Amino acid sequence: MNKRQILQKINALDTEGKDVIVLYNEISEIVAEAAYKDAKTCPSRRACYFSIEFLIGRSFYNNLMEAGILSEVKEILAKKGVDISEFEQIEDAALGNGGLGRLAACFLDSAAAEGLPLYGYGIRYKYGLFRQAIENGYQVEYPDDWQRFGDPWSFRREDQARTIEFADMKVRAVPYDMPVLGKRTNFLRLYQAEGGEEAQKISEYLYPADDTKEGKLLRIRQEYFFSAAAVGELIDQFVAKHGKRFAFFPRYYSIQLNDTHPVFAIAEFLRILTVSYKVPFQKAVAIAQKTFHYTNHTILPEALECWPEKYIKKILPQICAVLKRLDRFARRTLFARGCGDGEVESMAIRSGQNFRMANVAVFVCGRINGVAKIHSEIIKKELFQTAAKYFPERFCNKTNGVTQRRWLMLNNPALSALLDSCAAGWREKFDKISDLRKIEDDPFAIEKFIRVKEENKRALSDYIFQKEGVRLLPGAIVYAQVKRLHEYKRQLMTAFAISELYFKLKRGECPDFAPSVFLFGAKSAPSYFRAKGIIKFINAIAAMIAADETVNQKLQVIFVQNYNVSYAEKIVAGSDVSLQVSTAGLEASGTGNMKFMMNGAVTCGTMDGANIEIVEHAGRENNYIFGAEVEEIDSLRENGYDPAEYLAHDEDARRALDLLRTFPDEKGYYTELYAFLTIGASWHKPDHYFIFRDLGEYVAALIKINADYKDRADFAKKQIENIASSAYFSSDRTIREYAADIWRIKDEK
Ligand code: 26V
Repeated sequence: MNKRQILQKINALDTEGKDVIVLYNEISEIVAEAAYKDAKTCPSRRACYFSIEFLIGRSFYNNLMEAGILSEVKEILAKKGVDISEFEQIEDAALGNGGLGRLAACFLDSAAAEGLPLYGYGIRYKYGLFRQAIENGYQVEYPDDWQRFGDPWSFRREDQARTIEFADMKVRAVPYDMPVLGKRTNFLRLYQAEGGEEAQKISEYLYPADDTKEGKLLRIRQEYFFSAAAVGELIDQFVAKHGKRFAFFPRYYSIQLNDTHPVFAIAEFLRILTVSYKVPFQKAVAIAQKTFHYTNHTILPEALECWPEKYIKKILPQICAVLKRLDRFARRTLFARGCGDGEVESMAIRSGQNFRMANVAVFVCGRINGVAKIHSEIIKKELFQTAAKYFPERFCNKTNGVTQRRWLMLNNPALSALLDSCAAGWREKFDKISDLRKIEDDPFAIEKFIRVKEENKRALSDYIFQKEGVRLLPGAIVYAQVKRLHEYKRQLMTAFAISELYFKLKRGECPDFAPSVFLFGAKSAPSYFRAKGIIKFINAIAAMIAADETVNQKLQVIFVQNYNVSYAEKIVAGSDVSLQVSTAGLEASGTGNMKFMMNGAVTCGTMDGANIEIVEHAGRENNYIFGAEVEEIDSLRENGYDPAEYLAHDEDARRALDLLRTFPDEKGYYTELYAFLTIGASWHKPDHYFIFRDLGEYVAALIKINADYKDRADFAKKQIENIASSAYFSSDRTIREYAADIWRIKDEK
C-alpha cells in the first residue's frame, strides 16, 4: 500500500464545513480502497474461518493504525481544524454477542499481522447486537442500525453472488468484503441475504430469539445460508483451478468451524461432493475429515445445538438426508472401532428426533480444540469423552488470545508510550513486553506507571460522565466486571459481595477502606428473565449506595449502558482489578481477563478458564485467586450441595441475600431469583452456580485488595508483572499455533 499516496489524498480533502460523517466516509474509502487493492486472494494454501459472529467494533482507528498512518492523519486533520476523536461517535460493528465473536475478530487481525492467509466468512447482519439502555434500572433494547453512517469498509461483490436453495425459497447470498489490514491484507467476507421479504430476513438480525419454532427455523436458515455460500464458493474455486480431484481439496483449504453454528458446512460439503460430483460417500467423509476442524467454546448444556429433524427436513431435505446418512455411517464406523452401545449413542448424530451438531463436528473434524488448557481437558473428560477415547489424536488445546494492537496500542496510548521507553521493540515483537519487568526495581519508573493509570482513569471518568452522567470517585480503586450477563459468570455474586462491603462500611468495620468503584457492563439476552433480574438488582444496589451519604464517598457502583467493544477499550485501560469470578469449570476461557492483564489490572477471580494460565504466567501472588476449584465443585455437585450450610455461618451473606426480599419487585424478578438460590427452580438445584460456596472468600479477597492497594507502589508492581507476563495471551501466539498445528499454513507475505 502506498502510504504517501493515501496521505496525499486525505490531505487534499476539503473539510471546510463538512459533516463529520461525510468526512469519515471519505477518509475510510480512501484507505479501504487502497487496502482492498492490496488483498491477496489466491495463496496456494489458505485457511478459512467460518463464524456466525464477528464482533469487529470500530474499524476506523484500527485500520488507520494498521496502515501506519494514524498519527499522520491525526496531524493532517488537526491542521484542518478537525479533532480525530470526533469520529468516535460513529460506527461500532457489533456483529457478535460476546467472546466467540470478538475472538474471531482478534484472529483475523492477528493472522493479517503475522502474514498468514486466513479469510473470514460470516453474515452481514443488517442489525447487530441490540443497543442497550438502562431505564429505571431495567435493560431496554433498541435496534442497532450500524450501517446508518454508511459502511465504507465493505465492498459489495455482486459479481460473486450465489443462490442458496431452501425447499421453500431461493435466496441470493451477496458477498461484502472487508479488507483486514496487516503485514498481509486478507479479507472478511460477509454474505447478505437478498430476494423476497422472507429471504431478506435471514441476514436481518444477529441471534434472533430461538425459543419458538419460527425462531429456530430462522436460526437454521442463517446457519445454512452462510455455511453453504462459503463452502459452495470454495468448491467452485477449487474445481475451476484444479478440476475434480477432490482428494487434493485439503491441500488447498483448511476450514475452521467456530463452534457448531457453521457445522452445516460439513453437510453441504458432503452433499455437493456426493450429489453433484458423484464422489462416494465414504471418500467424501475422508476428504471432509482432512478439511474441517472444530473449536468448542462452551460446555453449558443449554448452549449445545440440537436441531429437530423435522425442521431440517422441511426446509433442507437434502441436508436432512445427508445428516441421516452420516449418522448411519458414524454408527457403523464406531461399532467397527469397538464402541459399546452406550458409547455409540453418546456420539450419535441423530438422537431422539434431533440432530446434534456438536456430534457431527466431532465425528467428522480432523482436529477438535478447546480454548484454554482446563477447558480442553474438560471436553475430553466429559463432553466428548467417548470421542476422546477412540480418537485421542484429534483433540488439542489452543488457549485463546487477544490482539495487542487494538487492546493495548490503540486503546492505551499512555501505557504504550511507557512501554516504548521501557520495553523497546515490543510493537514489532510482542515478547519484548517482558522487558517491562525491569522497572519493578525502579521507583521512578513505577511512579510513571502509576501516573499512566491515573491518566487513564481520568479519561475513563470523563467518558463515563459523558455517557452516564456520573463521575468515578476521585482516586478510587477501579474494579470492573464487564462481559455478557450470564448466571455462570456470577455478576450476582459480585452484587452480593458489594452489599457485604456496604454493610461493613456502615458498621464502621473498615475505617481505612480505600474508595472503591465497581463498574459493571453487560447485556442480557432479551428473553433471559433471570439475567434481566440481575441487571435490575445491581442497579438497585448502586442506587442504595449512592443515596447513602455515610458511604457514598467510599463505595460506588456504576452499571454502564450499552457495553460494547469501544466501551471495553476505555474500561480495560482505566481499571485496577479485573473481576473474573465464574463457577470453576464453566468459563471456557474468557478473553476479557487477558485484555485487563495486558493493561495492568490484577485478576480477582476463580481458578477457571484462562485465569489459571494467567496466574501461571504472572504469579498467583500478583493476583487474587479464591473459591472452589473444579474438583471441589464436581464433588459438591455429586455429593450434594446445600447453600443453607454456608449461609448459616454468614450473617452478612444472609443479609445480602435478603435484599432480594426487601427491594421493591415490580416484575417478579427478585422473587424468582430468591427462590432459585434457596429452593431451586426448574431443572436447577438451589444455587446452581455455587455462589454461597464462594461468596465469603470473594469478600475476603476484595478486602485484601483494598488493604494491599494502600501500598500503591507495591500494588503497581503486581500490575506491572501482569503486563510483563502477557505476551502469551496475544492472539498472534494463538494464531501461530493454529497455523502450525491445524491449518499448516505459512507466512505468505
Ligand atoms: C451461549 C449460550 C446460548 C444459549 C443460552 C446460554 C448460552 C451460554 C453461553 C453461550 C456461549 C456461546 C459461545 C461463547 O461465546 N463462548 C465464549 O467463547 C469465548 C471465546 O472462546 C470464551 O473466551 C468464553 O469463555 C466463552 O464463554
